[in-house]
Amino acid sequence: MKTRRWLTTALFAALLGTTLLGLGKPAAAAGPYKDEYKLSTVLGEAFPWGWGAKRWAELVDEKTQGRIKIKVYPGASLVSGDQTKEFTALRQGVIDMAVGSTINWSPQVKELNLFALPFLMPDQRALEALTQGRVGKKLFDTLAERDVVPLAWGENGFREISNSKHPIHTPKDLVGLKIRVVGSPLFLATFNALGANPTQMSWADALPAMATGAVDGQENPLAVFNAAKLHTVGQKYLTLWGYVADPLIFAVNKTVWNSWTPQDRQLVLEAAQQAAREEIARARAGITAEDDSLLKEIAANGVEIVHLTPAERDAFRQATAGVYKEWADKIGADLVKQAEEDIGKR
Ligand code: X2X
Repeated sequence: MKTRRWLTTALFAALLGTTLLGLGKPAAAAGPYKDEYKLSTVLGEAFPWGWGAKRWAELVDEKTQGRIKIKVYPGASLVSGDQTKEFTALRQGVIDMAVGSTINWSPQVKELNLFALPFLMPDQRALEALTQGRVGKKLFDTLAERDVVPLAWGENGFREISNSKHPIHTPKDLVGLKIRVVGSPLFLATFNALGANPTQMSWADALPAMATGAVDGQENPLAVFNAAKLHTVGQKYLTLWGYVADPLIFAVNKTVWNSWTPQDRQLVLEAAQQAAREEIARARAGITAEDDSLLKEIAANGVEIVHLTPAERDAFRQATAGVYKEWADKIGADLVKQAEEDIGKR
């Protein structure tokens, strides 16, 4: 009896000792930390996207009191500018963190093509119904299964079409135009269906291609059009058709994430959420009915802006309906159905 009590006491003391020394921590102990973490983006600080990445880095530095230092690499430079390789590099740990576009990650994560289904999302609220609802959660779960920890949704924006030749009002106006698109197959399908001549290239190659007239047009959000000064590379005609929107994802490589203490993970998460909120506000600035200052700025640069009537917009939707149907199956019929339902209820 006495012996047993002694044993219990000794065991308890031993356990207490290891706990106090920190030896009793679970196997997944944090660390070691890197001196600096590499964060990838496509666009730099002059754009809401790159600004958001920098803001995230700043907030993390502040909140963790310098325990986590992040350096932002714009231009997808960690993957030599090949933006469609970013996700793989993040997954493999070549990149530690990213603020990445769903378009650029969609070649590896087919579900992310959802946002590029032509004319799925009629407005900003539709986009939010997806990112902030069960669909967004499901997509985050999908990423988590691929060794990437997604933390917050940001926004590149609704993508509008521009070109150097003539105003676009109908699908016929697109016929034969050479349009630069991102290297994601769904974009080729959409522009082929519209009778255009799409050509895939990275953002880095797109600017010289526009400047030399190697391509006639491109599609990007208005904040990108303006900050990249696309009017200086011949983009004189801009049609607002909002055919797809491009959310951004603030994410961390899983091994990196697991190397941080739970407290630091929480701080990185909060920093991502705050930076994403601020980034979205910038991406939307000046393109609303209440404040169209960005549109005015673009027009003042000599760009002719075409606002489509609902019937005109619908003609583009009809022309791409076959692509929508084909890709809905590739993305996952259930996911697309949920997205349509949630947009309907918004
Ligand atoms: O390449 C583009 O068009 C850009 C900058 O919008 C993306 O990275 C998706």
